[in-house]
Amino acid sequence: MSDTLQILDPSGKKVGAAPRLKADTLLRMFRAMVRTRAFDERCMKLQRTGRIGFSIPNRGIEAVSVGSAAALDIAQDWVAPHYRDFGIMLYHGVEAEAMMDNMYGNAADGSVGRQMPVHFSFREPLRYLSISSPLGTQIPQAVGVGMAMKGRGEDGVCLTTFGDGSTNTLGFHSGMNFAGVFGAPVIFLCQNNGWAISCPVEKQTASEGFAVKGEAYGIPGVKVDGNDVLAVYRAVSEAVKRARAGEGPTLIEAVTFRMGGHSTSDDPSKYVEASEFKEWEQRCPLKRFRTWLIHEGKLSEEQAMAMEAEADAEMLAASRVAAAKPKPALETIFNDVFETMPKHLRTQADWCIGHYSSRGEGVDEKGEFPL
Ligand SMILES: Cc1ncc(C[n+]2csc(CCOP(=O)(O)OP(=O)(O)O)c2C)c(N)n1
Ligand SMILES: [Mg+2]
Repeated sequence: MSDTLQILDPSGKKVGAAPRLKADTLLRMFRAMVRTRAFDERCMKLQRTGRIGFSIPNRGIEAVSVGSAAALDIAQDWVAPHYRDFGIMLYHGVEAEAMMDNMYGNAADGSVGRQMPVHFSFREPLRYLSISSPLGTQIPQAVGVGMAMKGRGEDGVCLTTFGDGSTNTLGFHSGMNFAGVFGAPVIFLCQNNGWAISCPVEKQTASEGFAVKGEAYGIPGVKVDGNDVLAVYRAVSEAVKRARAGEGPTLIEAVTFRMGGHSTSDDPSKYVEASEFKEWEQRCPLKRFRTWLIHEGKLSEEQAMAMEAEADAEMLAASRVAAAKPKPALETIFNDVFETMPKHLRTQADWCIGHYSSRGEGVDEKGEFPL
């Protein structure tokens, strides 16, 4: 990976100039990566034991999420995310409990259970646009956000994240073109994790990787080792600096690997060689950063182990609290569409609520929802 920005090699040895970061920030980054893994592992267990319906594995991509998050100033910046990015939220102080509320779709969830699990949206503590299932739709939205900030003379930037497969969407091409022409303050961060569900990158594009795609739009393209959190931080920080200085967008390709299935509905053993997982395990982003922090004397083995245990306990506790919260009330299905509910909808709502409250909840003896 000679043309790829790397600061820590897979063994945790420094091979490039490390960004100047305070020890507090480095530890905050490490902790967010540990918590991302713990959140992911908890969600996998919850899904496999039938407690939640769905999750998106984040194992292996923690450095991309956390390294990019750390480069943002959330007092002014925005994020237009895709679905595989738990670390951005956790780094910036979204409570694990609020994320678990979404995973359970309970009454405390910001979308009141109307979105799928993993489709988060937060206004605070960071401006995190609602995740959409249709791929690439967040990309032109990010350009819109960037252009709005530019039009108002603000210094904010918008980070948008997406996968390798999502570079084949109309959203990617129209967003990149518009941003290139108008100099939108946007950071396009492509998480190249090797796969778009079961389609490998070689079958997605004939170009050499994804960073090169910026050239067609007059946008600088940068390739970075996505399992090296310091390198991701550096690449995104430089792109943020350019965007704030009015120098326009950057496309960053973070090369990483999806260490699991596409989602909990997928079985990667059907199409990913076991040897490939083994190989990428050697490049684990957490191990690499942990080794370097310990070598630099910024973290001790005991502290690291305590952080890992704390993260596991935090995610277990958050899931228990979220599980105990009530489901959204039936009435909420009809809310938030019209300012004043039209008569025909009111009639349907009254019928529905009356009908189900007289029957009680749940499926009938045939396992069907009774009408
Ligand atoms: C417009 C659109 N086409 C197809 C899909 C079905 N789909 C969901 S995820 C996915 C793969 C996306 O791969 P990538 O962009 O590399 O992201 P990753 O899941 O690897 O993080 C596909 C094809 C979709 N959600 N939206
Ligand atoms: Mg992918």
